[in-house]
Amino acid sequence: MRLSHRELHYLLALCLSLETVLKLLVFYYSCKMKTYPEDLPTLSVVLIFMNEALSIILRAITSIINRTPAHLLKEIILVDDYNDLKEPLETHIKNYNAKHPELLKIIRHQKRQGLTQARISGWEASAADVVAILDAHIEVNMAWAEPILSRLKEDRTVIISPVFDNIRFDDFELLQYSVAADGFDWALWCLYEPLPAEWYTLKDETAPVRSPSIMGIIAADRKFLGEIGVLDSGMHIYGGENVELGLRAWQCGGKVEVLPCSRIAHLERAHKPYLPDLSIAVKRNALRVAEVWMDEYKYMVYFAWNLPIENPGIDFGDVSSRKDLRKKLNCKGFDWYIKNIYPNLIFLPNIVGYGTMKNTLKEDICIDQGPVPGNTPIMYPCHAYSPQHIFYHSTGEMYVGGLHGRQNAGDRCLADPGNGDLPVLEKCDIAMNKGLNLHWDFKQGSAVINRGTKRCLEVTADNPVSYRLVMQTCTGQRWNIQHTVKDWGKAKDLEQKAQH
Ligand SMILES: [Mn+2]
Repeated sequence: MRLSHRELHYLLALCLSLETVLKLLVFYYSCKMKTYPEDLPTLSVVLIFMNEALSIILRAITSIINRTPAHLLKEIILVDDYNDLKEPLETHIKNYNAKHPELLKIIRHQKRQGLTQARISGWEASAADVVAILDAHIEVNMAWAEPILSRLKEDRTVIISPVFDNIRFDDFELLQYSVAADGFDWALWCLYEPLPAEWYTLKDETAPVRSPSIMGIIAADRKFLGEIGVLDSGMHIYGGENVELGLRAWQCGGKVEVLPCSRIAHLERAHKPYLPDLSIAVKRNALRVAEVWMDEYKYMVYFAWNLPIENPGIDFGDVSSRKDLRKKLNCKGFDWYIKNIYPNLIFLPNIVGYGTMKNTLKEDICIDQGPVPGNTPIMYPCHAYSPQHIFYHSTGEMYVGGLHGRQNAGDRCLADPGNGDLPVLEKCDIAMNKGLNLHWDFKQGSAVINRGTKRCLEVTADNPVSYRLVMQTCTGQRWNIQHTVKDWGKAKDLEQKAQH
């Protein structure tokens, strides 16, 4: 058979697209094609719930039973953090156990103790080699457990995070999330980090991803998790407890990894349970982490939450037993952690003033980052949330609009463009490259003067109720920043330390 030129062309195009499809299939099946040893460690699955619908808990249990090799699944432990599903759930447990003897167990808290304590209760009750501590509003995917169990068979010191996918709460559609590492910012809020460069060089989509921290759901060697102190039972409700575990794992001789082939779908909640305002618990938990694990870097957490370093007005409870644990385990310091495990976090040792900034002419309005997107700071009624958080550095830089302190999420610096009457905000590294005037002279209770243009940051009243933030020839206006870092000597020590 002779092919015409046109037919050859089509054939070639077909081959090329087949190759693309094949590559995608290889990518898709790389996890499915993986084989795992038969004799893996056994598994206890802990499911935490509070105000959860019965159907949701049953979906979780069913998916675990159907998708975990029966000879490896030792038990499913339900931890009820004071729920109201007594009889209906008991009946279902009996039915399950009739088919799978002693598979399901339930622990009921007599009063609400919060997520962290519920996770600890589940760990205490577990008896298998490995424990996976999950939310109850999840469904596990095919072959979710084998990657975890075989990784822990290789190395018992890894704290593992499966990859989350998302189940939409309104239609139960599954949205696949891409694999990421788990990190956090200086407020100790969790966030996703890009995959590390070293992972790409492995050219293996199934390879474990080294991760600075961990998000909500974890799997670990049961005994190892106990050896390093499970979770901090002094934490309230949630927030910060996962960062605490991440730091503790790394600093005390373990590791944290995300396993791309272990996937768990998490049902997004329409409303978060527990408190309407979590920030009190979250701040408190963040300060516990800072005080126990972060050494002199702990001030960054205070800065990020806009709390005064001395007398922050938050009782974070007794941390002495956690400090003892750190000593007993002979854990490394945060300095080692930030340099070796999480260099994406930027330490800012030069902050000398932070918080809201007010002009003495009118003290119910604050400097504010202004509309986003946009790069014009404004005066706005004071609310003291992060758009109004200013960070003044001894170098003369002034960040406006909260503290990121991460390499890949730059802070914005206040700059004087030198023309017009408005100051601007620009990503600090860009401002630096563009040679913008971003250095300011300022002392508490005095003028804010641009070092380059000698103009002052001031306010003008277009009318008595509307004040504008402007750059102009200095008229002697004075500013105050909410908190100052009193101990300048201490800041100097940190600076030297940061350069080491
Ligand atoms: Mn959840």
